[in-house]
Formats: sequence, C-alpha cells, structure tokens
Amino acid sequence: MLLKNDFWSLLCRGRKKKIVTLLVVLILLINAMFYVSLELYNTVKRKHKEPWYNSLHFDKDSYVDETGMRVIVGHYVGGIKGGDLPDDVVNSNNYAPVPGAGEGGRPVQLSQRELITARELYSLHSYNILVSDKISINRSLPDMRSESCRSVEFNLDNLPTATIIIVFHNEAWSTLMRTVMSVLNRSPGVLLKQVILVDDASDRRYLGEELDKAIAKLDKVQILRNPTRTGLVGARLMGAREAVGDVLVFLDAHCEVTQGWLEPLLDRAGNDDVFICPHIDLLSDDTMSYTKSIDAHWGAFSWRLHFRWLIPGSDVLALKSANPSKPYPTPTMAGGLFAVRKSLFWRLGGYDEGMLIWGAENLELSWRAWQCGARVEITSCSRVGHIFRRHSPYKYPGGVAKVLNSNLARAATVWMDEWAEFFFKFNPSIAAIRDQQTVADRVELRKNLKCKSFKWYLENVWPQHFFPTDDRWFGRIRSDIGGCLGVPAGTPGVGRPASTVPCGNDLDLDSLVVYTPEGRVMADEGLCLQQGNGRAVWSACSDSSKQLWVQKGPRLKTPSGLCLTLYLTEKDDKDKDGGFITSKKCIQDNRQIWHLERVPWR
Ligand code: UD2
Ligand code: MN
Repeated sequence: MLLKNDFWSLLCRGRKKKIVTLLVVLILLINAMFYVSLELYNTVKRKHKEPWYNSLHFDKDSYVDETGMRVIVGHYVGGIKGGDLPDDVVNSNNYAPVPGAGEGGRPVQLSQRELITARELYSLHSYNILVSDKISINRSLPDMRSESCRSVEFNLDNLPTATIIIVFHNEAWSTLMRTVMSVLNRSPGVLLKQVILVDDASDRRYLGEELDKAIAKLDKVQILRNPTRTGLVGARLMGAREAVGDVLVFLDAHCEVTQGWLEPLLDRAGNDDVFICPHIDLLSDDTMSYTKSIDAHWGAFSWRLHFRWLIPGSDVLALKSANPSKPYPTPTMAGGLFAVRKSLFWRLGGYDEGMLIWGAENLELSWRAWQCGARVEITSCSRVGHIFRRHSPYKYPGGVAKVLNSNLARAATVWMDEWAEFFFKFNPSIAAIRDQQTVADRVELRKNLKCKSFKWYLENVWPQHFFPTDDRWFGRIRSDIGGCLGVPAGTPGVGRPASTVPCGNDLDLDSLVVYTPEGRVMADEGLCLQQGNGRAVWSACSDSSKQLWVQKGPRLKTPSGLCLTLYLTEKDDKDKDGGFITSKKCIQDNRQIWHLERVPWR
C-alpha cells in the first residue's frame, strides 16, 4: 500500500508536478465559476418570478408566530397609553406623504434619527405613526388573490349594495384616511352606497373640524359623532342605524382593502344567512408593509375565551384545496371585518349593547349567528390588510380587565350553557361579576329566535374543539415520579417539547387536560400530546395517529404499544417543570406510571 505522500511524489515529479498543480487549480476555478453563475442565475430567476413579499418571514410577535397561529387580537393585557407626550404632538396631524413611500405595499424604512422619534411616538397608536404619515393615503397595494379568485366574474347588477361602517376612537389621521381612500378607490361605484365613519368620542384635535372638512370633499362619505364613548359596539350600531345599503360591511379604522375585495363579500352576503369575513392580511405595525397572512386559518377561542386563529379541520382544508375560491365556514370571526345583509343583522339582534368599549362581541356575534340558524364564513378572495397591534393604545374606563371580563361574562352567560359554568369555574374573578350583568333581554332574544344549544355548536360547527364534554375525561395526568402533563402558561405552544408542569390545584388550567375517548390528550389552545422523533411534543391537534394514547391501567400507550415515559434530569425538582417525555418499550418502571385524577369541569 502506498502512503499519501508517496502517491503524490510518484504522480508529480519535476515539470509534471507543475502541470498537475496547474490543472488542479484550473479545475477548481472552473468549478467555482460554475457554482457562482448557477447561484446568480437562480437569484435573478427568483427575483423575477417571486414577488418581494414572498421572501418575508414572520417574527415571533407578529400575526402568525412560529408556534402556529397565535395572533395579537382579542386578548389585550393592558397597554402603554402615550400619556407623557406633549399636547401638540398628540393632537396634530403630521401626514406628509413622501413620493413612492410604501407603494405596492412595500415596507418603509426610516433613518437612524427618525427611528428614535418613531419609537417615542409608538405608544400613541401602537404602530409606527412616522411611517404611516409618509405613505400616501392613495397608495397602491399588491393583489394577493389566488389565480382562481381572480378569474371569478361577478355580474355587478345582481349584487346587493353596500354601506361601509368604520368606527374609530383616537385613530391616526393617515391610517383612518387610508382606510377610507382604499375603499373609495377599490370599490365599484354601483355597489358602494355610502361610507359611514363613526367617531366614538375621540378627543384628538385633528379628528374634529379638520376631519370634517376632508370628509366633506369626498363623495358618499359621511361622519357621525358619538357624543359619549360607548366602545365599538355602540359606535357600530350607530352606523348601522344610518345605513341605506343592502349589506353592512364593517371595517376597523386601520385597514387597507385591495383589488376586488368587495364583490366576493357582497356575493355571499346576498344570501341572507351568512356573516362573511374577508381574508385578513397583515399591515406591519412597524413598516406598514402589506404581507399575505397564512392561507389556512379560521377563528376559534381558548378555554379562557381568548380569540385564536387556528388551522381549520381537515374537511375544511380539503374543501379549501379542492375549491380555493369558495367561502369556508369558521367557528368564530375575528370581529372587525365582516359583511352581513342588513336585514339579517337586525333580525338576529344587532349587537349586545351592554358590551362596552372593546372585546368579546366577536364571540357573541359568532355564537349567535351559528346557534340561531345563520353561518360565519371566510372568503380568501376578498383580501383586506389590517394593522394588528401588540397593545391597545386607548384608555379603558375602569381598566382593561374589568371591561373585557364583563363583556366575556355576558357572552358566556347568554350563549355557552354548560360551558359557561366551565368558564366561570376556572375564572373566579369573572364569575364574581357575573351577577352584575343584566342580560335578560339577550336571553329572551335567544329564546325568541329558537336558537340551538352550545353543545350543538361545538359538535357541529367546531367538532375539532378542545373543550371538555360529558364524554371526555377532564383532569390531571400526574406522573408517578412528579409533575403533571401540561403546557406552562404564557409559553409558545405548538412544537414545544412536552414536559411536566407543577401539578397545581383543581382550578389551575395549566395542569389540566382533556382526554378524549379516541385517545387524544388535549391541553388549552388546541394543543395535543404527540409522539415526535424522540421526544413527545405539544402539537396542533389533528387527525394524526401520533396523537393517540391508549390507557392501559396506569400506563398511556402509543398505538404500537410503547409506553409514555417521563425522564427527570437531576436538576428537575420533583414537582417543578422539567424532564422530558417520550415513548419507550414498556417495562417495570415508575417513570411509565401515570395517575389520572379526574376534576369536575363544571
Ligand atoms: C379585534 C377586531 C376588532 C374587535 C375586537 C374585539 C379585527 C381585525 N379586529 O381587535 O374589530 O372585534 O377584536 O372587540 O378583527 N374602537 C372604538 N371605540 C373604542 C375602542 C375601539 O371605536 O372604545 C374602534 C377602534 O378605533 C377600531 C375598532 O374599534 O377601529 C377595533 O378596535 P381595535 O383595532 O383596537 O381592535 P383589534 O383589531 O385589536
Ligand atoms: Mn384593529
């Protein structure tokens, strides 16, 4: 056998050595050039084929985070109010469009100096007002519709007409006006009856006379002023009472509608039994770029009744892929953006006027619609951008918790039947204000409309739900060596390696799970215990057989007979978070022993 060195010296003696070296260098060079040009070619090709927005990634806090479909909507936890800013800053309108800025829905970048100001002003609206003020209120936007949506043709003569209702409280001038202008610029004239702005008692100076004057110049647009702040429900009702169009279309005051947005909504709302929502895309709170939101989503809610975007059930996914331009059902709507025939809106009782300021009206309306014989749907063919915010920028009289909790208490009491008891049992602070709610007229409405039960709703509209039921076990799954199955509160859920959490008490939802007759272990937020590669993970509940756990005595087994096993590392305290969970061959080992402790859920 030749050694490596001998091999080289044999091959490359004298002049031959130089030639061989040269050849090797040449080959390497040609190779490198080939790869570089291939890369270049690919980049150029990508650039031309793919629009810029497809290369964007969502960050952790944005609309769709990497954990799945969490979104910043429906669960404000208080906010920063911008109270320290000088009066003239708060009250002036600094809209000054820079030519080209934000055109095509592209992000606007600021200079280092501007960034400092932008940060100072951020709390004013919980979005980047400096960027918004640079973008024309008539800016162009990308068309995010699928090919199949673009090819649908509507006969405008057959569509009902629309009244657009936009309520606002202390909104920025530029975002509000961009909402209005996007509607005027992109809605067929024959369909657009009127645009009604409802000012919910804003106190910003620029939203007074200055706004009146600007609105007066616009055809079909009018403004109503709520003398005292009621919140969005009262304001929307005020707008709805003035509507002359056949269909009411509600929008938040920081939206931008895109090409062809109105026709699919009116087409569906014409049916008189459906609340139809557009597909909500993302306007970045930082750069105001317009980006596509994830295609497969629908609205639902957590055990604590926080609104959530989740992945639809498999039947709906199949329907969507077979027919992408067809509207699909959703258990709930996000709340801000929807169209409904005026007659249906009033027939089903408008809104619950007892709901103040913000929150829970979207769940109430969705439950009412479904339970009382209508439907709630989303159409991917109508694309509207909305600025999702991390904090609520305005004041909540009495505090955000008080306001939101009493709205939730109302919705749960009227519509949720046994599940209201579940909600109140595990939210004692909300149960405490339950009796203060006067909901007799809403209960009466439910009776008069002969609405179905919440049980019917869960079984028929959202069979994939993760709430306890009479035929689902509910309680703690306690490991023999310490800790309980559960998802630590406030942590990103989907894809998270499963571990145990401190067992807590009977009211501690973080250590309570549903165990279904089919064998799914479900935690709050639609998370199911799933056997991964190695460790078990908390995954979005699905039809996967990896989410099935068969109970055999004190063991939980995979369909192939492996045992759910907890390994604690040395530093894991017996009762604290920790360890890791996997499935292993069943042996005599208390790491494979689980105690199922039932907890009454209502
Ligand atoms: C979502 C909905 C929102 C509403 C809310 C639950 C979307 C995109 N947004 O939260 O429409 O259903 O969930 O209540 O689905 N406003 C007033 N008076 C007030 C408070 C708010 O007029 O006292 C206006 C506000 O200016 C805005 C609209 O109501 O135009 C919705 O408020 P938001 O944007 O703070 O709600 P959002 O999008 O976080
Ligand atoms: Mn909003």
